[in-house]
Amino acid sequence: MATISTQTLSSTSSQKTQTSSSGKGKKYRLLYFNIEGKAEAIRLLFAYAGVQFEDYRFKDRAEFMSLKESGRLQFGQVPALEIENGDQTIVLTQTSAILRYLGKEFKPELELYPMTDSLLAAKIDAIVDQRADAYTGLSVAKYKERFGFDFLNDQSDLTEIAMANWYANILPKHLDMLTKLLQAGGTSWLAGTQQPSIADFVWCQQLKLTAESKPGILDNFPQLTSYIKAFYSLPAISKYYNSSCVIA
Ligand SMILES: N[C@@H](CCC(=O)N[C@@H](CS)C(=O)NCC(=O)O)C(=O)O
Repeated sequence: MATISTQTLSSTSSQKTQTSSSGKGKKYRLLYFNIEGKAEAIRLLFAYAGVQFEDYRFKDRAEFMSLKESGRLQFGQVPALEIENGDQTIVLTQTSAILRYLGKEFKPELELYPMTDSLLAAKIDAIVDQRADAYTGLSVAKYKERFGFDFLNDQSDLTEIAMANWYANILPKHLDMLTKLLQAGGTSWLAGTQQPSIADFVWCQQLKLTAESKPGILDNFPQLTSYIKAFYSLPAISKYYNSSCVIA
């Protein structure tokens, strides 16, 4: 049974961790802020697969900045997954790359990501990549500096207009496409797989966050609401949260 430890930074720096391993002798340590954010889909993948990992959360921004400045993060961002394998430690970054890697590492019978079916892999990749496309507008509006739009920082009315437009006109198009994908696949999952693939971890978590920040946003998409509920009702996922799905 999985034991998922939520460590704070102080314990990690002293190496007094409960880092644990998968059945293959690897030790996993996930580095992120103390929020769900982009790390949550990875945490859920570990929980679903019953693989232990250290859920390392920065105690403050300064701790993250010191890691960023150390150069250990490939692109200066998190989530990052440290994989200790014998005397070698590798740090992976980019959420979707981490999910693909773990999807291939975990028990094959879970079929999280195909090992040999390149076509299905491409289909799952496309669905995962679509999340970034769908949310680009919102990200640019929210994180202006990162995209070179900080000169708009004093134009909060423009930000509000951009975000309202995104919620009203852009997001619904993507929600519609997701609904059609579910219908075309004919199963409970986005890639038409019999079991959830990594694409479902990415999207269910993203949609849950969106629904939490904008209650009612999924009201016109009942099939997506059922889809998210099915995901959060998976025994390992509901056990992880110790409660049932909170989606409205
Ligand atoms: N494409 C990357 C984006 C990662 C990302 O945006 N990370 C943010 C936190 S969610 C970050 O590290 N922000 C701090 C910074 O850029 O300094 C992924 O999916 O992992």
